[in-house]
Amino acid sequence: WGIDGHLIVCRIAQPRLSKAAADAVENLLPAYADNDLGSVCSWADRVKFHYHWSSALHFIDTPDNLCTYQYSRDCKDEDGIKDRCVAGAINNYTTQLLSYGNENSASQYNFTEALLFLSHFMGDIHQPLHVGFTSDRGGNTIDVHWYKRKSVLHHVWDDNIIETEEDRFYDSNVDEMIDALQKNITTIWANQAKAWEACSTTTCPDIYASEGIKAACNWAYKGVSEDSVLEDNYFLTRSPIVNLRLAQGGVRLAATLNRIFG
Ligand code: DCM
Ligand code: DCM
Ligand code: DCM
Ligand code: ZN
Ligand code: ZN
Repeated sequence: WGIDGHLIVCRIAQPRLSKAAADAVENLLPAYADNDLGSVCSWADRVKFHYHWSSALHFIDTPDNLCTYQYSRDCKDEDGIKDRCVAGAINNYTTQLLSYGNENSASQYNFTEALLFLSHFMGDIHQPLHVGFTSDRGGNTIDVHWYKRKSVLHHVWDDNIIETEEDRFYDSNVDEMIDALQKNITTIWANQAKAWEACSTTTCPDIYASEGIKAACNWAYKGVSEDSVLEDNYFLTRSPIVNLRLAQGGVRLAATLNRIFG
């Protein structure tokens, strides 16, 4: 996701935290965040260049046209180093944060960075094209038009659909879009939202990634080819999927932090 997608995920998550998790997050956030997780949810994108090793942790490449994901097969970087993908990173930073508060663990990890990475990667794993095909780099090499403007399919899902929703339905105001999603989570999605949280361990990135590649095949890639013009028909059928994935990302980030700090 772009800045607004990550902001939406973190703003949905923070009010859903238990007292213990809210206190831990407040203690871990850098002072300049002013206890607003959303304000630092894109930190991981800003440090990609400085922390070069982290740039492979934002996505998973899956085999072309297969529409399935398997950790052991797919969670590796371009050099084939295993665990270097967004599912591996979620497991890693969850494990690090589980030792927060333990004796003698204080100097082992930077728990602030672990929280910021986990919050960001929980968003990215819910962007369907962050679990996309290998040869098109998750839709980055597919040139399209978004209405009259040039774009690429990956950017349509990171940013364009969200921006167009904000402009058309929410008076260009991301806070109004967040309010609408929060309301849906407690009303029309209330029963499903319980099921989104379910996870037999602390976090379940393999479930989120498997859903992601299915959504990529069924919705993101479907009907799109090089130089496709994407407009109302694509926007109106895909924006509900974007909204669902943003809501799931926020609910699951909160559930994961609640299990970590519970
Ligand atoms: N990793 C993991 N579980 C751990 C430790 C690491 O899944 N307990 C994975 C996720 C990281 C990758 O290893 O993305 C790279 O970690 P390292 O740099 O420590 O090898
Ligand atoms: N941090 C951040 N944004 C930055 C730099 C760091 O969110 N531009 C995070 C990671 C650091 C923590 O905040 O470990 C403390 O950073 P600082 O010493 O810059 O407050
Ligand atoms: N990306 C992806 N899959 C890849 C490569 C990149 O999902 N195989 C994502 C990471 C960024 C966006 O696409 O969100 C643009 O990546 P880059 O800046 O590396 O072109
Ligand atoms: Zn992206
Ligand atoms: Zn990212």
